[in-house]
Amino acid sequence: MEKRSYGKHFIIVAVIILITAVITIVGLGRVRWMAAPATTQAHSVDALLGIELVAIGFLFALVMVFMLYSVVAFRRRNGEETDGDHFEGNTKLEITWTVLPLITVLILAVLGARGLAQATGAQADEVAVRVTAFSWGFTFGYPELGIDATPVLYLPVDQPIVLDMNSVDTDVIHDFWVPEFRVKQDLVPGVPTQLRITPNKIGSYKVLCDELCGTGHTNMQARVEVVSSSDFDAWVAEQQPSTDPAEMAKLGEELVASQGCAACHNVTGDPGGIGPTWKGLFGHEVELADGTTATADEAYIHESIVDPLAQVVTGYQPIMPASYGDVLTDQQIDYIVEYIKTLH
Ligand code: HEC
Ligand SMILES: [Cu+2]
Repeated sequence: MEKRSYGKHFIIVAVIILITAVITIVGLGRVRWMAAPATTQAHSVDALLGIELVAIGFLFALVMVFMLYSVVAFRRRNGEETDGDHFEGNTKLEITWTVLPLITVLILAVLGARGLAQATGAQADEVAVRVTAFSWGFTFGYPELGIDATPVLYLPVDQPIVLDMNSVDTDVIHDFWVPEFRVKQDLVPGVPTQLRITPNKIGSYKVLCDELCGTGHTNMQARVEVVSSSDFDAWVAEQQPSTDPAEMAKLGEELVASQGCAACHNVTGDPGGIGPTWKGLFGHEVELADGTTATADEAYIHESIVDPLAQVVTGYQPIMPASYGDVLTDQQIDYIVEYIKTLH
């Protein structure tokens, strides 16, 4: 049987692939995958993602157009009973589709390794900030500024930062991720890790835990404020311990919001929570699981936070995380106690 010529089909397919690839790549380029980048480290990440989207768009067009075109152009027509053409393989084609992807993958590997080196490499004049993760929240410390444990991560803009990260948990991995910073890092119990960033855009962001770590996972967030260096200095000055009860209660409320307490405690008095409500707690008699009662004074609330198993409230499971004593300073626990006192 005489062989048909396929040259015309290849030209048509090539043109459709080109058009489809351009439309796909332009379309993918317009999707807002993530919020705008806010660190210098983000550039190499975004550049690599851009290259990969071009490759993805082209491969999508190549496979889809070839397949759909063949389905339509080479379908069996009415009354057609003969076999299709027989092909014995094509060495040139096989070499091409082995060598081209190999080169592409090698180029991506080199670009990826370079991007990783750029994003993780030590920077000049780094300032160290401590990140501590626990179930379920983060605290931040500034060893060089004498600031121990704050619930909000304040960072001066354009200042290279090295985050020294550790977890006070023993059995669960957390992950520090600010989408706008692009880079992220696990916090592994017993294994100190580091992450380097130079925030270059003033604004409010959010740290999310990017490792499914338990019932409080969705609450495991913290605020990040990238501020001008003068605002940063003003914030550092404000971090001196407060003694005004109203101010202390306000700081306590912020801590409670950032430490994930709301996953189990409410302040509305609604029954049925995982932990007891805090409304009306201060000054009242609490019935304990061992049959005794205790007065909810400052010392009782302090102990309930630092050592939750010491006095378990009757009717509740003893599941409150025992790590708050390591995470919160005494000063911060005083703030929380002051806040709970305001919830009549
Ligand atoms: C995983 C859930 C959970 C989280 C998160 C949690 N708690 Fe609790 N908490 C409990 C449970 C359950 C009890 C009651 C059992 C007990 O006393 O240990 C309790 C008891 C308490 C009590 C005593 C209440 C009473 O009525 O006597 C205080 C005070 C308290 N928690 C404060 C906090 C603070 C502050 C935080 C955040 C820093 C927090 N808890 C986070 C579950 C939780
Ligand atoms: Cu987590």
